[in-house]
Amino acid sequence: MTDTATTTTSLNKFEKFKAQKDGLAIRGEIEKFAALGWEAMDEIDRDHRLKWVGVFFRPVTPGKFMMRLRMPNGILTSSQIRVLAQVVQRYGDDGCADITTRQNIQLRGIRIEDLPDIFNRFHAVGLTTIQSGMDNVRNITGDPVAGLDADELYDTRELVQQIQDMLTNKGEGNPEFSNLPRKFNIAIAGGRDNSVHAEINDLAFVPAFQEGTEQEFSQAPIFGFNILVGGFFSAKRCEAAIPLNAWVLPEDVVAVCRAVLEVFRDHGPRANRQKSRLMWLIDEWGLEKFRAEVESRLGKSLLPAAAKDEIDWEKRDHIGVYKQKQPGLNYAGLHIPVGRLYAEDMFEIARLAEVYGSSEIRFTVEQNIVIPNISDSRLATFLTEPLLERFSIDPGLLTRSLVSCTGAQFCNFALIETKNRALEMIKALEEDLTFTKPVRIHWTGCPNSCGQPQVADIGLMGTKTRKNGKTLEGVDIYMGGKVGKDAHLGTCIIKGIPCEDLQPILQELLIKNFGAKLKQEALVINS
Ligand code: SRM
Ligand code: SF4
Repeated sequence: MTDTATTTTSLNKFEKFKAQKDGLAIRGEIEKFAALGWEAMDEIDRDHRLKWVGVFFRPVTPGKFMMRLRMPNGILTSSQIRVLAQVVQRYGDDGCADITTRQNIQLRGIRIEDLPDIFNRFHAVGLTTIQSGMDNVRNITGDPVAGLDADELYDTRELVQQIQDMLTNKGEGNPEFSNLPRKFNIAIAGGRDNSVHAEINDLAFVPAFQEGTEQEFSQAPIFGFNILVGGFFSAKRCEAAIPLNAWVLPEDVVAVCRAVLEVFRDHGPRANRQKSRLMWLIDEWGLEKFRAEVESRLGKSLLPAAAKDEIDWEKRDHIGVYKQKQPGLNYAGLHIPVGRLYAEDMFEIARLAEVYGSSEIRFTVEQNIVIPNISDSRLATFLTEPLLERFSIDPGLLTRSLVSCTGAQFCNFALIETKNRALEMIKALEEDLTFTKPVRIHWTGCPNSCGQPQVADIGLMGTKTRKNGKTLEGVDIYMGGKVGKDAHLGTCIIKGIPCEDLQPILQELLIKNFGAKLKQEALVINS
């Protein structure tokens, strides 16, 4: 199967259980599990294989599962979000939803006995959870304002959907790509601001015009994408994606995804799960051999990368109201604090999208929402809606850029509580300081880096630390992450700060590095 892991003895335990029974096999066993109950289930089925249908056992809340959707390009209809709301509503206080850092939604509180009904409801409105966890391709991200933004270079929506359809056999499950060596992330940027964090994906496509030298491109520049490969974060190693030195036409993107995934599936290292992401294969082979193998699977040569890509803007956060390219229409970006939604919120969002927009809701990798297609004539009334008091279009400059992973409330990897702590900390800092520009603070509960601290202005990674002979929740602080044009990763600058001592340190960093001022000081200067 693979170059590096051909013998059963060298396979890790995940490879062994995948070889015994493919994760997708449990599609046919959901009714049985529902009747059996979670406590009687085979542990590997419960803790691992269920993730192939997006159902995650939560050791922190046994019996209350998480469900991860797939949401190509981060787009839902109002009927779909209403179904999601109905699902979590039945779980009372246990039920909620989180918008994820991959433009996606996860539901909480799910009981195994309800899965058959939930899957039926999802099927009826075209929702799928298939292949959203474990060794599969994660939700594919695209530009959150695709088709709305007058400055966009390419509307990513259809391509993202086509890639998902290819990978998942239109949501039914595709055994061709359900046993990768590890997780795999794909992103397509369609605008100039890299709103998908292309640089932290295993495979990313960024807009680039090919011009000049090649004979076939001797006339007008032709639109396509430069390809980046190998970006990833893990507890042991984080890498920004590197150029493959290849350029593709939009119509070849799906085939390139297939070729790259086939190479990764058949040759990616499977012995050590800490060393199984795509970049480890590229390291082992070198970029030239990797590229040649992709071309061989593709059945044709790839053109060299265009001289430059078109990512030349700072990254936008889409919070606020913006004119669309369609005259008379606007999109509104609402800030959802740390991405947490309850059933009533979701019903209300569905209503707003129907009454004021076109029944569409979009999600961003900053865990916020966008409601598109609000007409000029309806805008003023939309802005008076009570929901906008909580989900603001103009939040404080720290609040608006806050991102947080799940943390200890639901995640057993977590070393610290994140979401509530993040909200409290931002509130306290905004009470004491004034800001002239947003500062992007990302919290992540452990080194897995789901909250992407390495892309933040200030990244906070959960850790355990010692103080006065006691073990406490703490953070390692990252700085220097740059997004948009010339994106690059931040690095750790301070280790092991107890969370209880963090506020004054953040205050100082904000004053020294981001022009924040103490409110007292600002009052004196202004008086
Ligand atoms: Fe993640 C594992 C949550 C985005 C790197 N991630 C997990 C698990 C499934 C662990 C678990 O079983 O508890 C977390 C589920 C907790 C829960 O109950 O919510 C989890 N990851 C998340 C989400 C929900 C964070 C969020 O609050 O938004 C994001 C879901 C995205 C989605 O819709 O699919 C999420 N995870 C990411 C990202 C960010 C990204 O994709 O831009 C990363 C870093 C980028 C990357 O993968 O290269 C990320 N998650 C990881 C890793 C480290 C992977 C590795 O190669 O070692 C793990 C651990 C693992 O896979 O073994 C992990
Ligand atoms: Fe869980 Fe760690 Fe990911 Fe946060 S970063 S969701 S704590 S695995």
